Formats: sequence, C-alpha cells, structure tokens
Amino acid sequence: MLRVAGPLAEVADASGTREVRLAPRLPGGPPVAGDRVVVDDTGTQGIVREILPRRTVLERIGSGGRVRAVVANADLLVVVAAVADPPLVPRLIDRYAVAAVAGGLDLAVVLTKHDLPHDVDEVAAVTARQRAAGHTVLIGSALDPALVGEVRDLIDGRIAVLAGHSGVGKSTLTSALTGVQRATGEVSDRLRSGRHTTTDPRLIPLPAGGAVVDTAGVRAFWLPPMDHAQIAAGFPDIADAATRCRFPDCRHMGDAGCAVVDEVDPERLASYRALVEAAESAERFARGRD
Ligand SMILES: Nc1nc2c(ncn2[C@@H]2O[C@H](COP(=O)(O)OP(=O)(O)OP(=O)(O)O)[C@@H](O)[C@H]2O)c(=O)[nH]1
Ligand SMILES: [Mg+2]
Ligand SMILES: [Zn+2]
Repeated sequence: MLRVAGPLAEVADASGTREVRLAPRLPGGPPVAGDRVVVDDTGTQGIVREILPRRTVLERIGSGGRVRAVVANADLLVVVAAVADPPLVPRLIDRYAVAAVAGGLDLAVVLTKHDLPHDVDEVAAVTARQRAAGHTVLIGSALDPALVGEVRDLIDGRIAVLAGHSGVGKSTLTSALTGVQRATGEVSDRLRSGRHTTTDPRLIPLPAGGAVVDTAGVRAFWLPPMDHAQIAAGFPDIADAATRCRFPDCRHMGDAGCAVVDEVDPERLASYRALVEAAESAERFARGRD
C-alpha cells in the first residue's frame, strides 16, 4: 500500500502500481501507507478485502482523540527536526522515540537547516543528549548532497518513515533520496495559509532498495495511551538505569534512592516525567468521565 486517499488507495506489486478501492467496513481499516493488503481483482477495479497483520506500526492520537495508525511495517522512524525555522523542540523527538519503541521501529534523528543561523549551544546540547541516549543523530542541510548521502546510508535498504514538524525538510529529503519530486513549501507561506505542504503519507521506493515514507508535518505529536514502563522504554538511558532501581514498580518520579533519578540527565528525566504525568492525567480524565 503506497497511499490511501478516502475510499481509494494506490498499491504496488510485481506488475507495477495501480489504483484500487477499499472495501466498505474493511476489518482493521482504514489501511495506511506501508500496509500489506489482499486485493480482489475479479471486477473492473481492484478492491482491498483484507489488511495483513502489521509487523510494526507508528501510531498517534488523531482528530477526535482516537488512536490512528500513520504508517505500517516501517523499520525505522527518522525524526526530522530543524535547528531553526521552525524552532527545535527536543521533547518532540522524545515523544517520537516513545512511539517508535511502542510500535517496534528503530529511531534516528536528522537535524536540518544547519546552514541557517541557530543557537549553537542549544543544538550541541540536544545532539549530545540524544547521542548519549543511544540514538544516531545526523546534522546538516537537507539541500546538501552530503547529508542526503548520510541519510541514505542510515536507511540502508530499510523502510524509513520521515516524521516531524511542518517545514523541517522531510519532502526535500524525500525528493533527494528517491528522485521523485515532492511538493515543498516555504515556512512563511505555510504559516500564512495555516496548511502543511504534504497532506498524506506516501511510500516511495528507493532506487537501491528500501523505501521512504514522506508524512505530513505535525503541530504536535500526541502519544496513544500507555503506562510509565512503556514510556520509559522509549528512553534507553532511563530504561537502562531502571534495571538498577531498587523499588518495585517504581515510576521514577523523584523518590530518593531511585537509580533513575540519581543517574539520568535532568532534562531527559523531566521530559520522561512530563509524558508520564500527561498519560496519567489523561487516564484519570478518561476514567472520571465514565
Ligand atoms: N536553508 C535550508 N532550507 C531547507 C532545508 N531543508 C528544507 N529547507 C526548505 O524548507 C522549506 C520546507 O521544506 P519541506 O521539505 O517542504 O518541509 P516538510 O517537512 O516536507 O514540510 P511539510 O510537508 O509541511 O510537513 C522548503 O522551502 C525547503 O527548501 C535546509 O536544510 N536548509
Ligand atoms: Mg512535506
Ligand atoms: Zn525508580
């Protein structure tokens, strides 16, 4: 499945790419980019009858507060963030890291717009923190073939999904990686119109194998409901220190003697705690309503 647009979808198989229709009330649907599907070809237009089980899935909270799949069966989540314009929000990277682990994807970070004026100390701190947590961080300009080559090597024949804020260069990278021209837009135009340049995720094969899924930029990325252990799993440094925490069922929220509190970088810990608190208050909120 390359792309879904309402009742229609684009699929690829050995014979090429074609447009098909989704069966009404498709179980587990609607399918998303990356889904493997069964197509019934007995009529004039193929109909998607079944979505095969997903090996991985990137999920977020969509409109209406429902959990929504963004991309299925991707191997790697590449969080694309600009060092400036739009401003770097390190905690967005952390939220994506939690979603990646929860969905079974590897995670890497690509920082773009390094050619623009930016806060050098802040970017160095964010890079160091992410690398210390065990994540690959690439940095450069999406317009520079050097960064594009590094991203290609990072993907290494896998299926990679590019995600992040609007205007950070996901489509610019996708075009350079795949040779398929994607619409890109100025950040100022986007702010004026309030719209994102890319509107739907699309899977595009890479010439040397693997594929890139260019997704629509987000304003914010809300995680599906999960408990503190699932959140900690998205913070490799916290998950590691947690193995040395002597309190059973510790949430690592600040008790003296907790190994996580003693060992982990304070900014990382604050980011983790903000997510645990948000998840728990959302749960309390949901419970209070029924
Ligand atoms: N100077 C500079 N400009 C960049 C860089 N990366 C992207 N741009 C520009 O930033 C603008 C937005 O890039 P896009 O590739 O459309 O961003 P996007 O992440 O796909 O945005 P959405 O589709 O809205 O999510 C375009 O004008 C790009 O040319 C970079 O590394 N440096
Ligand atoms: Mg785009
Ligand atoms: Zn603890």
